[in-house]
Amino acid sequence: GAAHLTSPAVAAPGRTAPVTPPAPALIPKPRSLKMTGGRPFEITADTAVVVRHPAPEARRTAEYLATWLRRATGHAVPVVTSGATPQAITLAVDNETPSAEGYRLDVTHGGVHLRAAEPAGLFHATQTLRQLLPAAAESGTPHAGPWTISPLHIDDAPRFPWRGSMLDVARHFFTADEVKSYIDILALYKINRLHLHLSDSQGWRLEIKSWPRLATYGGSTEVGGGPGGYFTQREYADIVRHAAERHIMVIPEIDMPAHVNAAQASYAELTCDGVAPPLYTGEKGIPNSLCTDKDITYRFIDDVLGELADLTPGPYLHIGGDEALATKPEDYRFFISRAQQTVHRLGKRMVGWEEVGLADIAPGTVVQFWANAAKAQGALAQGAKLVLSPSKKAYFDMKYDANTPIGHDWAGYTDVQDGYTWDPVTYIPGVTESQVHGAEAALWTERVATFEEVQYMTLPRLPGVAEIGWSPVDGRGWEEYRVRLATHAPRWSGLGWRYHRSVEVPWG
Ligand code: TNX
Repeated sequence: GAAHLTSPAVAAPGRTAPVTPPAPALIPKPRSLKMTGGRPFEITADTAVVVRHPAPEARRTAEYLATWLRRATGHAVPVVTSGATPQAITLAVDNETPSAEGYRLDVTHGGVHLRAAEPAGLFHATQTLRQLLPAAAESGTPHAGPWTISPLHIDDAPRFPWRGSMLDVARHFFTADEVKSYIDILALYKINRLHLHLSDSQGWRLEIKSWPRLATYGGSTEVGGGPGGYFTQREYADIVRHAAERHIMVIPEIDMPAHVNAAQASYAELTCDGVAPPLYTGEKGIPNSLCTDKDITYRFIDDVLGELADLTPGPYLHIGGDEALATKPEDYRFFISRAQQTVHRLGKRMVGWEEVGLADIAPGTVVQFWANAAKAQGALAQGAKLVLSPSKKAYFDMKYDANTPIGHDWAGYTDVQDGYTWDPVTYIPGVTESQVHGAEAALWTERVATFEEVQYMTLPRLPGVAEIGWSPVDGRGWEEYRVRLATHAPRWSGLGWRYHRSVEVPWG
């Protein structure tokens, strides 16, 4: 394994060795980190961010970093493109770290260097730098220094290309500002996919211009009968932009052919009998299905997925496909083939829950495992790539333990250790590393009603999924992870995030 973490230097007997500070508690753990010793780097009133190759994306990352540093330190932190600035933090694009998201980070007394082959790597380097600075920096108001970082060298790259987090905005609606705040936490842990579950029986959450009642009526409530809501296309585009600035791709999901009550309540022609059901605000799944032998069903998915594709720069559209209990197997297979044709005609790749493995799917389809290994294996046999969201490990709607006041327990309790100790390649028998795109946490929200509850169910579990998706297996483990994790709590508090104080973590 490539993991390499030097521990604090121990003085040899009879000699006085310089004290090397302990390795910082980074999450996800970098592939290689070496404390290089010597006097620390300090951010001062003279510190500038230097961006040598002002490609727009590198420039944007430099501005993002400078803005963050200004808020934390109160210093001016200008962004400059040249000049031998002392005490500088320099961002450079080079080809020596030839992985899409990899980066190198060097801290010396005289300066900090962030290097990557691609802009995404540079961005990830800034998030590592952020974790090297005190948690007080997170609060968004200037603190007194000293802002020092011990000299070190980090060489880092992710294990998997897909490190995701799903937020169900359908069962309970969360506003665009709340989603943006969610994105900010994802960025801190190098999560690079935000999967938005945009429709379900209890609500339709995206404005569709060709079928306007989906949002205005289908989005007008939620579980428990609250007011619900939806994203206008402008708001959705704003979420996509906010995510892209943090090198996070939005994976939008419109769930079909089941989980469609909100759509059918809005348009009676989407049912087989032509009768619109009432809006549904219960929490249990209810049996329903788009009518697979009506032409209008396919006009509907062409229109909806067409608008969604236009709004989504990323290459993926998620069509759900889960729990189609009210669709006959042959109708399900026919429907998924038609949906896949639409996705491909729009120039996108299809993502679906594991059930789509029962249909004919194209090689390269991304299939999201949640419970049934046989269905996932059926997808793999057709050349699919897997994203693992095991409900026993990565479902953030599961309670931590018997005392958790909200959430489900149908997949068991998932405390922090459970959520950290699994591997995306070995979880399902017969899977090889190259068949796995990565891991994704899923927060279903039937029983998660407020954004504070979203925070509480997400932290402290999210960093575990992030590390599973990013870090090599060698060189990390639960006993040392929980010690690192504990040090992140002040950072979450600084950001104003609530979290669960699991007894498994030595919070201090
Ligand atoms: C199963 S997982 C579902 C969701 C529920 C979730 C609750 C999956 C693809 N479907 O509709 O929200 O359980 O834990």
